[in-house]
Amino acid sequence: MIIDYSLMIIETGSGKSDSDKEEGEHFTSSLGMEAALHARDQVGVQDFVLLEEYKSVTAFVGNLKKRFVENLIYTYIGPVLISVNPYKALNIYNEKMIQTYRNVNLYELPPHIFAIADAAYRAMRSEYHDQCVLISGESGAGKTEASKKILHYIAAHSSHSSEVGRVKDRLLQSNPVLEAFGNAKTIRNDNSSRFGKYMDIQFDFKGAPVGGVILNYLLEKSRVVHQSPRERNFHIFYQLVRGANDDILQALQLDRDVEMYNYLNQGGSTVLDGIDDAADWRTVTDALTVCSFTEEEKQVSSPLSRDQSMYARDAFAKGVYERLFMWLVSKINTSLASRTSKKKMVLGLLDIYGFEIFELNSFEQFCINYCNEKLQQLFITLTLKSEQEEYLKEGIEDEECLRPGNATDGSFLEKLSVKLGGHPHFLSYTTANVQDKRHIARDEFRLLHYAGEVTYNVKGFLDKNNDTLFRDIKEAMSQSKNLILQACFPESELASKKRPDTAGTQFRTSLLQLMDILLSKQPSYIRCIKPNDDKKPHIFEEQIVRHQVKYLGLMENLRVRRAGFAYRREYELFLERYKSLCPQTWPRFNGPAKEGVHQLCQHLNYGEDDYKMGKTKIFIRLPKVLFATEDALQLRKHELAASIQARF
Ligand code: AOV
Ligand code: MG
Repeated sequence: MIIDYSLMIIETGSGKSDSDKEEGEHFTSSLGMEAALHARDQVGVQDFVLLEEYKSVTAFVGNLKKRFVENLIYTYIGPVLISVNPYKALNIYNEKMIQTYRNVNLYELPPHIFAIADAAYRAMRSEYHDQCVLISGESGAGKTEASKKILHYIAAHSSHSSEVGRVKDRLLQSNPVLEAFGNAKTIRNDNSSRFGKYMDIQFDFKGAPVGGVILNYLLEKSRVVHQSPRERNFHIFYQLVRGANDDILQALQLDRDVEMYNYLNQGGSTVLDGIDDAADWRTVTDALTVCSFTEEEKQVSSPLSRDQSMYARDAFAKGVYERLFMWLVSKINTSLASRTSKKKMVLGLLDIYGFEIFELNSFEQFCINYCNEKLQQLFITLTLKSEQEEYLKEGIEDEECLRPGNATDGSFLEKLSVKLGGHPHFLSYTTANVQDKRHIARDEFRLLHYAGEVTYNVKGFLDKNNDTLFRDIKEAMSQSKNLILQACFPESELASKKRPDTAGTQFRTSLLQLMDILLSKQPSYIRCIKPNDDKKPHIFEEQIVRHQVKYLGLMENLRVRRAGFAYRREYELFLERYKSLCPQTWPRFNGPAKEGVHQLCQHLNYGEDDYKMGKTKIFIRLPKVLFATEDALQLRKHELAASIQARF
């Protein structure tokens, strides 16, 4: 470890030498942003507002890298948390850390996801304002892990009521259940979320969790019948076949050999490093018990029968699985439902499927990427208001593409080309010039998304969009003896003559509703970054990170933040830290902290333009002023330490 924290150890009195410390522990041995200032050459700055070359992407990425190699995966841009996926377990989420971050202001400790969770939680309680934490980043960047850390932090709140205990257990246990049914291995992520999830955690006026509501967004159901090379079906199938006891398998007429099933073996990689499907099966069934599922309700059907014609069979399997998933969510919601009718405060967590580009991109990627585009738009609208115009001008009006076409995939593409032909971010064979025609097939179109260019193949688009399950299959299901299937296919649906909305339209409507939900809350942001494409620890690919920093709009975010004052701090905290630098304030200042800070600044010869005095805080415009003060402090500490030593 190269960081010299000896001075900090005097200050915190921890008495532990660096070599005694576990990985990640040096993280909290400091006093926060200021404490790491003097070590900035080794560990970079903890808040990008302190970056001297704040307009340079290279400097930005360099700072992330410096920190990444020291296992410091979190960095702020003001209140926004940047998180770089370490792809290895760090010892920074333990009980001690939870206690460390409890009730401490955001900047007083090194950046951490717990600090964001704590700030949102406290803002909710003190201002009675509903909160939401928006987690974004591409596939594999760490969104789901981040959302679990936040839930974990919130659930760790002590409370003696058994009702709160019940709710906390259920909130936590809903995760393994939904992940088993809604996550799968893709080439981008071994535990990729194949559905979008928004979860409200409800609190009573004392701040104890009393309930929850989960909204789910478009499950990638095509995975049930088809998986690309090196991918898998949803985890639950492998867990069932490998983990369930013989009786269950017999009852379902299933064999224990995963490789036998075409629905499960297409990807050619049914075994995953570090994942024990059989053990996960037990975790999931235990979790189902906590979420009060009955014995009969536990996984219930298997879409593995082979006696229908291929197409009908596939449509059937997808339809059953999707409805089963929705049923599962509604069951979990029932189990999470709050038992009190009193007014509640809410903290929402949004964890969607990240932006993704595959070899072959279809309707599912189109919807997923659209969803990410929407969230990025929201981030811009909310955080970069002054830059909004420029972004909107650059933005893509994807919504156009979601209008259902009719007849065939081909005529849909034609329509698309006519409508969007002139758009600089759209390309298809008919709209391409001679040069580009060589790079795009007749059944493809290309969109320039905020995060990159994606070529979509229209084959199957309309089918997936229309998403019709044959009426007679629905009828048969609604007559099923299996109560869950009956519930999944209500007879009332058959009675209705109204043509259901297309999948695309439904998705768009639900996303617009989600945006309304988010806009009504006070947002916090976690921006996740993936350091490499190989899911490997210790590898920081600058080009890959650079690309994400750019498209996530982090440079603009920083610029807006820096346009004003780089650093702001309460008078009390500022004075406490730097009081030894001025005879009038050392060893203590007798008077209001604001006056003390004023004298301190005079003594340090701060220029009139360098800082402003607010009601409760000092604002410093440029980091270099702060750095100079910090360097002076380190010098002063050495002097003090030396004079103490001389005395003994
Ligand atoms: P995602 O949610 O952003 O992708 P995950 O949260 O599933 O990504 O993270 C992918 C993998 O990275 C995890 O399974 C962990 O192995 C590792 N990982 C992520 N965050 C951490 C962390 N803080 N500490 C240690 N390992 C981590 V997707 O759902 O595919 O968009 O659709
Ligand atoms: Mg995820």
